[in-house]
Amino acid sequence: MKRISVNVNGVERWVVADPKRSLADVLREQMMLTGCKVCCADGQCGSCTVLIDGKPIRACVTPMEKLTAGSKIVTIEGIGTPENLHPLQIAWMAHGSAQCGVCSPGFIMSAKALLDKTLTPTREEVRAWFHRNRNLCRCTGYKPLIDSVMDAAAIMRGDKTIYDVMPKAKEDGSILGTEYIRPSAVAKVTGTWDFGADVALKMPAGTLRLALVQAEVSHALIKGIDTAEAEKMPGVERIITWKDVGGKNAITGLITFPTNKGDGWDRPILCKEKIFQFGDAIAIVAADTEEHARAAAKKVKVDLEVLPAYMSGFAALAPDAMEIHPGVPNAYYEQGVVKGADTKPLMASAAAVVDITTYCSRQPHLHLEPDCGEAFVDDDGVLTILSKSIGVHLHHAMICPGLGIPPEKLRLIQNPTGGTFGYKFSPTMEALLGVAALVTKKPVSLVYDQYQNITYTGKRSPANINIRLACDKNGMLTAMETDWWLDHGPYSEFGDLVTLRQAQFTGAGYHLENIRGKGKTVATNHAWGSAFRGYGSPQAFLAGEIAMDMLAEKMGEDPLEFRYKNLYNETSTTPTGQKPEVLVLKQLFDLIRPKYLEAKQRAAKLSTPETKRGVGISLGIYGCGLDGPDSSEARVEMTPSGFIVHSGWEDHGQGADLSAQTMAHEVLRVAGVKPEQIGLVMADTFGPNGGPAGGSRSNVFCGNAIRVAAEMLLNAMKKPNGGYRTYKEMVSENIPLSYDGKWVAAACTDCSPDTGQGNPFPIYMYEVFMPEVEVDVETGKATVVKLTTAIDVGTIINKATVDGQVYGGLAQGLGLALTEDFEDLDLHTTLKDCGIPYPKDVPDDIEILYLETARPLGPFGAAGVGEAPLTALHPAILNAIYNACGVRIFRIPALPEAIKMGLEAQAGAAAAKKDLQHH
Ligand code: MCN
Ligand code: FES
Ligand code: FES
Repeated sequence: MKRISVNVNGVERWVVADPKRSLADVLREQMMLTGCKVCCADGQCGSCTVLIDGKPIRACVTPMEKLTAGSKIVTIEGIGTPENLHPLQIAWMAHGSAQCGVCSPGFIMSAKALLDKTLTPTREEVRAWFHRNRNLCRCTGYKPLIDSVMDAAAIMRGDKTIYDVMPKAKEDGSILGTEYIRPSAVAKVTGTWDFGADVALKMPAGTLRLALVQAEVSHALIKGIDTAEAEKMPGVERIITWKDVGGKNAITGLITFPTNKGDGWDRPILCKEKIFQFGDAIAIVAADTEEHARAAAKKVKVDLEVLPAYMSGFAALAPDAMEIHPGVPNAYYEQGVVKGADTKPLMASAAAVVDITTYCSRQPHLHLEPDCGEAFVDDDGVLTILSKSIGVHLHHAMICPGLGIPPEKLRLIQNPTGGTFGYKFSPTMEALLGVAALVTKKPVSLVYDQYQNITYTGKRSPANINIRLACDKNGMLTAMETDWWLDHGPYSEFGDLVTLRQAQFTGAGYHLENIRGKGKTVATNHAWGSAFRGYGSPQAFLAGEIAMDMLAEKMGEDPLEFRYKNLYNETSTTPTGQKPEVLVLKQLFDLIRPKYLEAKQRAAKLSTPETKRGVGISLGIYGCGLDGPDSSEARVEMTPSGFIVHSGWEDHGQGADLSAQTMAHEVLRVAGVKPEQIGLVMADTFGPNGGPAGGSRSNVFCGNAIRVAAEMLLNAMKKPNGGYRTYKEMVSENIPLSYDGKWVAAACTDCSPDTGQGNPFPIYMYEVFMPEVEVDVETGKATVVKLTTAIDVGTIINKATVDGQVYGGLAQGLGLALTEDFEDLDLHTTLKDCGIPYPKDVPDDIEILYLETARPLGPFGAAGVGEAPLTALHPAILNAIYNACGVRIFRIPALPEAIKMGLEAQAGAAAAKKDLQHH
């Protein structure tokens, strides 16, 4: 320990600190300056960036002893306050640059250092600066962040005013379709938005800190757990094992399909007999500090009999593979597709058939904020769990029986959340927090480090898909056959659904009336499969959209025009036999065609023997909703000071707050209500059940439920002779002030497990992707240099939000195509090593072409948007690689080695051919 003098935000202070401790820890834990966020603690993400003597420094890797006397530290708290914002903070808000907001303080501090040096940076320089300073963002695709810096610089130069930059409401007061700012934006850009790890630091004294004893192998039998030595470690209050869990000690996957061969109770809260995957929780240590808890966790001895680990679908499907869950076959769910006529004769008589197999990777979510949460038993005896849950009611149902408490004694509330991209559709640590709070009878907190976050949260389920696609002599599709499996890891939750998605989206978008397919879900010992933005569709479109490209080539046709003539028409149905709710694909292709022709010319002009340039095309579609007659509830209430929307709409960072406010405002504004009069109470199981924020469903479902509730209230406010009642008038006339709205997709039906036929979604999102790619022939490295996309997500509720969703989703699609993976448990353990795109890996040149076709069932005509941009950019990138250099890649990520190998094989084949001709 040492007494150290530090100058923070202009104030000279003394702290007593361990000189080896990081500046980030001291700022956060000792000075409560929690605007300095710690996401990786490893210098990789820049979320902890502060200024030391004007230079951007990653505080997580700066020990206190490195600070020199007199150096001046500036944190986000020191550059602006909610009442007096820095131009960067204003521009960040104006461009919707704080989505989840966990990266925002770090970026703003980094940008401040740049603007302190120059007020005239180019976009390239800003991007290079962020790249060099390792500033990562997983939500925005970076473009809005560059826009923000450019605008902030313009304000600081005096070329623009704050008024120029700030979005405006429409003349009629409506904020629908504008770039109106999120209610949470000010807190996010000033560092006052408390994420779960910040909440943990602000829990009352006596809160116990938890650490997990986790499996270090992927498959094993547990012979014994010895906690004796660990219990004697300093600060330990309690060590909790399966014996302490009051209920079934399992999380249910809420199996919905009778054909599932398991019972859905396959995921233990704390492992008793078996380890199913690396990281599985075996025990929880509760101690006075996190350091003590982690140290004691290392002393728990687990006696294991290690079993063969089945780390892929190939391995788990081998005839001699043992059952991972004894009594349940590893292939535990089957899904069929039977649509139209028998495909066999059609295949035999086709003019051309493409027969390929594609493999879609175990993409990691790479949300920056590590998983975290708190739990306590409140004064009414209710176990309250705060976490990153994006399905509070869903998770309540999944964990309550395992904990063994009555449902009314369990409450889940979402913490401000630093991105999930779907991994939090699964409960992660909720049940562990709950058990610990119940057993210790004290408040508890658990914060994963980034290693735990990456290795022990769900991932995209890899899929191996064989597709056979046929057309007639006119190039019209006649039949499709598919055969697929998904590696869903050891736990069955939602495994049937992601398998069903292949039936729903392979071949979607095309007039394709004859389909036969068979798929299965396979249990393995790799990471459990969880929802991931696009859920199931990236696997399906990888197969379908490469096959379309190859079939076009076989028929000697242009890939865009070949697709165009096969798109949905008035007589088409989706692969599940549903009539599309709108026909927009032809218009989207019409929008992109001129850009495509230009891009092809550019590629021809800019290609060199060293760097080959190509253009790719694909389409992507996704449904808004959970399958079948999904529904959502909301409440709108009038109060003395305004209105409150109670909604279950969980916010990953996509902007649930602004959207809930906008939906209610659009109804209530006729009564003179202003947006700022509408308050929000969100994502709490003691409030209405909005359903999970997955499946790009919330804008449609929660939006409609809020609209309905607001309409009911407005109706009650209406005076018989015109005008609207005030709060006082409502009270004096004894008119109820609170209204519950509900919206059900009543016409939707589940898809049959045998045939895949049904009407699963009320609304779909449609998108066309056109990347331009350069391939370095020497190294095989592919770079996306420009992205153009045409998208229809119905009426746009907020333009900045939708732009941000598209940019962010495209950046993730780019990562999926080229760099991201979670396969090797030794290698893929950090954000960087998992291949997350840094600022310079994503092009600045991104063009979005919108078509706004009002959806009959959408709130104000809107669909969703979240998942559309991540459905099918990756096959377009692979198609562009082929277009550039003639190498077909069927497995992602398309790493340079794979492309290089293809180029070498090409060169070898060309040489052999020449040789043959010579002889
Ligand atoms: N929206 C709009 N106009 C439309 C459609 C949507 O303004 N026509 C807005 C909505 O109001 C909402 C956002 O776009 O603010 C996304 O809406 P929607 O597609 O309905 O999605 P959800 O609200 O259900 O959010 C979930 C969706 C999914 S499934 C994942 S995964 C996801 C995503 O959105 N994860 C995200 N976007 C994310 N964005 C961030 N920053 N972080 C995540 O973890
Ligand atoms: Fe410091 Fe990531 S760089 S937390
Ligand atoms: Fe950048 Fe979420 S806004 S990580």
